[in-house]
Amino acid sequence: MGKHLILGSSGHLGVELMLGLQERYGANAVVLSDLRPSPHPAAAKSSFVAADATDFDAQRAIAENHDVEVIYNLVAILSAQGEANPMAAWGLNMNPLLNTLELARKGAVKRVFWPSSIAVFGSDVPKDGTPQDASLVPTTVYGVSKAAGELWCNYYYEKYGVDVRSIRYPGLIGFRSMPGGGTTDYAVSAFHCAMAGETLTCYLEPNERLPMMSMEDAVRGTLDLMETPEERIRIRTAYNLSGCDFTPEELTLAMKGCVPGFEIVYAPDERQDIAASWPNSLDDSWARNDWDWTPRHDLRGLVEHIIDGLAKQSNVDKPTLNV
Ligand code: AKB
Repeated sequence: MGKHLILGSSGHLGVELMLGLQERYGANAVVLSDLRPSPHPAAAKSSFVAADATDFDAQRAIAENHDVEVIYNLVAILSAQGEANPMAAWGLNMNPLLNTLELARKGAVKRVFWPSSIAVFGSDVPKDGTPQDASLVPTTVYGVSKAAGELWCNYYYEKYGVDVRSIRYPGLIGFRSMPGGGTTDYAVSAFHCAMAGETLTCYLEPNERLPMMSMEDAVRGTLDLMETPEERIRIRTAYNLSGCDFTPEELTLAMKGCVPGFEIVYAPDERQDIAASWPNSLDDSWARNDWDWTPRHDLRGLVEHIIDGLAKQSNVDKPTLNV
């Protein structure tokens, strides 16, 4: 059995996926790559290769030298940061993906995972329960790159039979690493502020509803999708995936059940416009039918899980707030 390579392994999702893969397949079966290693203690258990994923030869060398069978390519600039430098976001969000798809086409690896996002949707789709096949007219360069990436994935599957799989992630909420540059990041910051006894200044409106998911659900869903027999995978662009959905006001209320003193104030900025163009919730029936997806955490379960995780986590590698 070949190894699982994570490109972008030191990022918000990369660290959580590393832990999930290590638990499921063992640390020796996981290879990590990023520009810099993650400070997370578990990162030292797997091989790490410092590399730039925009370099095709660098990706190929890791795949060949480490007996890689599956690549999880998580390299990305997220929605809010992407708007500050659209061309850089386009380059970083597309080139590493095309390198990975080319490697798979040439037979260097057997399977590819690439994350898409709710950002592929724009204001023209039904906001509640956005269907799998709703039109993709995104409003950010991040969303444009995710929509284009989905089409590239589908093209490589249809034209070359590359076994590439993808998920449209909602906002992902974990406690082991901090996100950066996203629009949904406020929800992660809320937990860190609450635990530090600080007030969160929220850049969204109190009633801005967005689809969200715990990292635990996201990682389990991703690994389950990757283990599903090929004949059951009917979507080769990206699957809608739903966890729960809430507004900043509802999150605050739920968090006050665990941290009664938690306070939030509102100072909406340009990220509010991005959030307003995204769905409130997604219809994920294709994922439920094709690979038995079921989320575990509703809003209350998510709040308890994150607060419990933060309370138990040592302060040694306390992540830096990024709002
Ligand atoms: C972002 O906010 O940009 C990301 C996403 C929804 O893909 N978390």
